[in-house]
Amino acid sequence: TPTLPALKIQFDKPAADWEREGLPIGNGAMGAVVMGGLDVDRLQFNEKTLWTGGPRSKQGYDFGIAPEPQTTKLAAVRNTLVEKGAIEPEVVAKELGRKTIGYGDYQNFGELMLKLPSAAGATDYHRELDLDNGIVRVSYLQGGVRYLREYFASYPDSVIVVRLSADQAAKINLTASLNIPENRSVQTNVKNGRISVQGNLHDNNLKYEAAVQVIASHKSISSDDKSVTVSGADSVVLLLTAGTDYAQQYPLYRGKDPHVAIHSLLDKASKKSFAVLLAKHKNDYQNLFNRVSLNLGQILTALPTPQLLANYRKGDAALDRTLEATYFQFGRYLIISSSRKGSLPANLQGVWNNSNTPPWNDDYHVNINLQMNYWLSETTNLPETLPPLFDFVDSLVAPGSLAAKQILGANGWTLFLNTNIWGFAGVIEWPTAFWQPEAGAWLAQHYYEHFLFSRNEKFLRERAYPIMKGAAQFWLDSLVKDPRDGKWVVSPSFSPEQGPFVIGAAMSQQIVFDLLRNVTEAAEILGDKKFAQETKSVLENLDTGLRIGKWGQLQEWKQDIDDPKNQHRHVSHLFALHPGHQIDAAKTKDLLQAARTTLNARGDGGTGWSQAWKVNMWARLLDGDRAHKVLSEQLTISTLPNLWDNHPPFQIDGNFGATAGVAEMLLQSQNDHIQLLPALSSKWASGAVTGLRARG
Ligand code: FUC
Repeated sequence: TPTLPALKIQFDKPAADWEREGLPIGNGAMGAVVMGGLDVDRLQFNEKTLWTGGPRSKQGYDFGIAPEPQTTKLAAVRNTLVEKGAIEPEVVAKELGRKTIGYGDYQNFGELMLKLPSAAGATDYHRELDLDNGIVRVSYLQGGVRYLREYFASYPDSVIVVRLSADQAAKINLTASLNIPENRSVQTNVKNGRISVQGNLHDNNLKYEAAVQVIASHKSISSDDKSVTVSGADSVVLLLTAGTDYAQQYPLYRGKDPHVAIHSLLDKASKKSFAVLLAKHKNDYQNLFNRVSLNLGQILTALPTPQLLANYRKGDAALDRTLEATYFQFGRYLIISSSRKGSLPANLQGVWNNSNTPPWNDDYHVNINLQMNYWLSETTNLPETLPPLFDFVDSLVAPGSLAAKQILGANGWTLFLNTNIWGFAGVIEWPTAFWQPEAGAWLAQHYYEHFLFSRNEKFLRERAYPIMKGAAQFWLDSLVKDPRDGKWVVSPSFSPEQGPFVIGAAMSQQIVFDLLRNVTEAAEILGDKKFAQETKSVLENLDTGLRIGKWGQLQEWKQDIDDPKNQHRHVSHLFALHPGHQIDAAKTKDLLQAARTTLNARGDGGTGWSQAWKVNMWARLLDGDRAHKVLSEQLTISTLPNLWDNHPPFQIDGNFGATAGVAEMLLQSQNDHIQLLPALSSKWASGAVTGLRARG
């Protein structure tokens, strides 16, 4: 592989706006956003487990599950559907929805504030996220001195590292402190250059602690009861870490006080030099990041990224390719930074959140969003980012089994629309989104995909199969016979977030089909003959959710009622095309054409994640130019100046989904054949890609 030009997201000024201009760093458990201010530098930070809500919430908490079985109400809804064919969402939500209490919100942990001497007269300011090294840098000139700040989040050392230095001796002066939001108690301690803050969230009493160690030559350090001041140092290193007493365990979700772990991490990291910390970080990061190289003909450019975005598709092909290659690799950077073993999975904003009441609670939506976050993990060669997803889903089986029992009277487990870090497995009351019981089956797909990519039979036996079998058991108990044709169907069923409740909407059927086919294959590999027989016999009579309607479309519902003008952002009835593979370009030409007709009618618009999904779908339809068109519209319409995806607001699934989409354009391996460059855009006339992964 020839050396490719460095990929950077860069600005010529400090960030004025966190969401649009901040530069993210992260090590999975923790994240921080670099603003790079001149007189005051604020490093807003997060740790994944700091959430309000849950079992000890002041509001109370019930996992979204009613204490009494809902099966009588469910039977009534099913009967009405048989009689009338459709019911308005508000009516079903009144019966089966539930008022949410104590759901909670992912919290802003706080900010590390660095007060610096006046930077009046500073010139040549530059702030960059260097994707090749996983590091953010800020530099500027002032009074003939070149100042440099470096920021990275180390996974091996579990700390966020900041260094301030200059090209002349004794130039670094600063006062460091930690700012903590007001919805919690705060106790601050300063000792030996270490500031610690600890307390409890008012809502649920969750214990938290953060600490920063300031390291400079001893003579230059002083402190008061809230801050540490350094004067005249050659360089200063700050090490930041944070945690809570959360434990990923139903039903209490509480573990150890984080105090001891935090201070021992800081003690250990403080003994290492900056050079050693950086070398370990680079080694860890590059081991993952460097596995995939994409050469679209990008060039080295000093242009600030917002300008690259503004100039996109205005005539400079080399700069356009530079933006696309950067955007692709940024998705990989973001998953490496927000999903590593030992912590929770990437949420709606990965790990980065500066609000205590973020959009959608910054939670885990499981009717597309969480799944989309992880499509890139397999194909772009980052399976090390998957353990948080699997550990999280495993931990949801206990509450998910209770939900299955109470809400549908079924064995096995499932989830519905959304979940939090407190095992929320039931339903909410929002009529047009509360009923998505396919979520468990959809998540189970990721386990089987992991086997298909890795061929790791131990993983299949020990991790994947129990999850898949539990999800399948839920459906074996929950499917009903459609009296109209005797087929097994999902009822009630609801195509995301529109239309009435019906029997057997296409997405429900396709997702259940995908699960039952996968679990049958897995059962056969593992020799669970009895279960394979059970699932096979249901599969034989399952409504597959694949119907071609009167205008040639792939039907969204069992009835041929699709409106060709419907441009809803959800396209879940094309699940069979992607991320499923029931519709196969090589074998099912008529269905392929129907999917194309549907996608054309739906249009190329939508929120960020919807556009990203469509990139994947056009890639599966082997139309590289159309996939590229949608990708380029996502870049122009749904991308913030720092390249974060904009729903709006910032929502990270669009980043991850688009990176997966580019991989899908370059390599596909569903349905037992490998296709090289299956959906290459004519804009990518020359180039190279290495390191993508195929199933098997
Ligand atoms: C689903 C989507 C919304 C949003 C939310 C977080 O409900 O329909 O567009 O992405 O998740």
